[in-house]
Amino acid sequence: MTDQAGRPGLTLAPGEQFRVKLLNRTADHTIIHWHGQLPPWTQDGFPWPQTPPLAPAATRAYDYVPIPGTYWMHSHQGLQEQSLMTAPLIVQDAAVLAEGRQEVVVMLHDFSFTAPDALLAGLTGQTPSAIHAMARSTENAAPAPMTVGNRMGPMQGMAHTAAGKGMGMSMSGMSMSGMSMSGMSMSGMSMDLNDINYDAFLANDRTLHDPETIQVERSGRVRLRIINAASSSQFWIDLGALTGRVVAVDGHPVVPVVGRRFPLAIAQRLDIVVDLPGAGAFPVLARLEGSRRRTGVVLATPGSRVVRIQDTGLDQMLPVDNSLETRLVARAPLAARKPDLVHRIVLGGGMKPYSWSLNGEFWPNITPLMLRKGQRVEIEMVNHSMMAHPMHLHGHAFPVVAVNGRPLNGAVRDTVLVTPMMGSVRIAFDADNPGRWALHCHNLYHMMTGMMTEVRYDGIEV
Ligand SMILES: [Cu+2]
Repeated sequence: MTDQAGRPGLTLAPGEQFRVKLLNRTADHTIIHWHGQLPPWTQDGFPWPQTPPLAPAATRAYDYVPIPGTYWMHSHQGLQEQSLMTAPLIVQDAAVLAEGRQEVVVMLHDFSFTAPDALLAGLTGQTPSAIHAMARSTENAAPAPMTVGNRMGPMQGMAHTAAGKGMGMSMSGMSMSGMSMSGMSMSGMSMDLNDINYDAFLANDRTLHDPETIQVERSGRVRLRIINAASSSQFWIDLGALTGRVVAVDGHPVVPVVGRRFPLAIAQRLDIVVDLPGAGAFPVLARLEGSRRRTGVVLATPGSRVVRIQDTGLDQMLPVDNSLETRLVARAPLAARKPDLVHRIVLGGGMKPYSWSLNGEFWPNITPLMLRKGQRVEIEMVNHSMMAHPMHLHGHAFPVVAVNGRPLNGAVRDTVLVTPMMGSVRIAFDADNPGRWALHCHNLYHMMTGMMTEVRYDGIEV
């Protein structure tokens, strides 16, 4: 997907309206979500009954005021995101343009030659055709209105692990064909990383065997806009010899943080400004957590020699964590106010059986989290599972107000990582965008096996 200037995705000028006509040229139903943007809920690109997926050859019009920053778009239908149905969505800001920096968008992906439904089938032990049928039925299903009742999730017939019951489960020695898990010892327990053993990791659709080389000026001033569009992989951004300043996360400005290595959870974005130290070739790498594997692009000044970089490094990376999160301070924080409402969510599930839940419930059999327009709402998420979950709330930007119980004047985000083994994150927002909104783990396979719920405003028709 490219725009009229040949750039991938969409780039909007400062003040430009998001006025898009979406045409489905695929052979399947699809719907595109404008990740992190704050449109009215009927334009969010989620397959609610009121906003069903587009049939082949169908079109849908979108018209809303976008918020500036680094965003992205992706299919919210079935497993299409794993088939790379994703693109950058960059909304320019006059003040950022006035800095005169060269903009470099880097979009990361995980890639497998195995079909996505076969990957999910490998995780759950179901057949690809059963997965296919499940994907169709759950994506178009609406949660039941305010009933707790049936807790059977999308994986009908599977014995579900209730929230927290996966604790202490040993993962060692367990592997399925095409699947892998990296165990990591932390206080005698092992956490899970990398559900899927991918064939490749991509930066702007290329591997390090033939990376994108981006021409930059000698001593150039660059703004990197890095998007983790991978379905199930988290990375450390490694600037190598360069020092960068993180100036925005998930599109929202932060007080700059200086460094060379920054964690990037699934679906999150990092804006990093870099001042090049003269001439040369400067790799910008994304290194897979719990692994030696990596991908990336190269910034190169004219005439510099670009050396081939191996796609496997020497040292294994640690799990992505909240070490950056706890250092971030929002440029435009939410005014302090006591919450009118606090929702608490337990993140649960495990690898065997492979299924993931919120408050012990599995999408679409969930109890919506209700709220009212005008309320200050806080959501406290506690992770009882052995795996980290990048949690995404649609339709609202939220400051992170606490990590592991420690209060913060944290970054404003749309996706936040909740670390495993009783890690917790608290977010806050003003209920100012009435509708039905998804709240889910952005690991595609976690979402597809149940890890999604609804945030619903009072009075919205369902
Ligand atoms: Cu998850």
